[in-house]
Amino acid sequence: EFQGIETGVGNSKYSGQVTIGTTPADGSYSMTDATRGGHKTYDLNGGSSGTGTLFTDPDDTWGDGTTGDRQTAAVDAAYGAQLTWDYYKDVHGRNGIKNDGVGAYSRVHYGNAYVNAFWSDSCFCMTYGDGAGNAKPLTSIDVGAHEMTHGVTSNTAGLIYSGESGGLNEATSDIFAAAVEFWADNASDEGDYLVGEKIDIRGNGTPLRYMDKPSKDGRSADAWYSGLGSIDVHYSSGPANHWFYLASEGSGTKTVGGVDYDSPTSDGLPVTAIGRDAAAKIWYKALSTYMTSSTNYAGARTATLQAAADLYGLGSDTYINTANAWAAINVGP
Ligand code: ASN
Ligand code: ZN
Repeated sequence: EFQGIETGVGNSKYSGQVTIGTTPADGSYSMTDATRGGHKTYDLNGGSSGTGTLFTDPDDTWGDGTTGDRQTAAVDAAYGAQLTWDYYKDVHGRNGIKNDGVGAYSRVHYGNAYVNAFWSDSCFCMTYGDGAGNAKPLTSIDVGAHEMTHGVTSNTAGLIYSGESGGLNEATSDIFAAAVEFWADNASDEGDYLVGEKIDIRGNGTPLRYMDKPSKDGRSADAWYSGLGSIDVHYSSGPANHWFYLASEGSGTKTVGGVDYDSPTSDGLPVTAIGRDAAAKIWYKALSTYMTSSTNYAGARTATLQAAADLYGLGSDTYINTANAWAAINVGP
């Protein structure tokens, strides 16, 4: 064991029993992950500002897997943050949100019956509501990875959160939410191309968003059109989410991890998959190397093709299929 670093046992709501990074303090333990930049998890206890109280526990066993224990949401939030940290480090070589090894922090139990979660650049922190009615706490792996990725986007391309760049910002969070969820390989929350499926935000079992065919939510766009930059960023993300699905899995029907998908193309031409790992590698390199704050959909296409050329070669099968996935969402020459 490293000096001053512990690994606690957490009973999460969504991901079963997990280990979380904790730190001994005054005969107790705090939810401080020294192995991941000192990331801390705080209890806002219904508040909406400040940090509230750092979670501590005498025996380093946290939560009971139900919302009745207020540590449970903290376990899920801490686990999501540590998975996202590890994903960026292991897959993309990125050392934290700013690539400087410094952790952010998480706050749970925000406000009263708050049905959302968010990233803030000003606190450099993630915040989670408890949900309300049928909507469960917003602390699943994909929601955590989505919010933490907003921090990564702010510290790379800096995509402005409105217009087409705003849709690309949102899509970046959904893309890495899916990538982290698959990479985590957690038996209680397996990877999928659905966003927030564990939350049951509408009380009818549907996820917040679908990446194979974004319009299944009744609002999101499947493909680029000239008015795309005028709709809410959580709906203008649709075409780029669709690009990620098509690039990862190809067009048409497919079952992945027990979930059925059916992904159409706007040009009617089939798309051959490059695989999820390649699609994520390409998007990350595009985001961190070629996109800027004002990148639009056409610019994102160019950025990913530059990334695909760097990683897999100009004119490679991966490069061509990357371009075909853009054509399938109505972006291209
Ligand atoms: N949960 C939302 C998101 O991260 C909060 C927002 O609308 N910005 O996109
Ligand atoms: Zn978002």
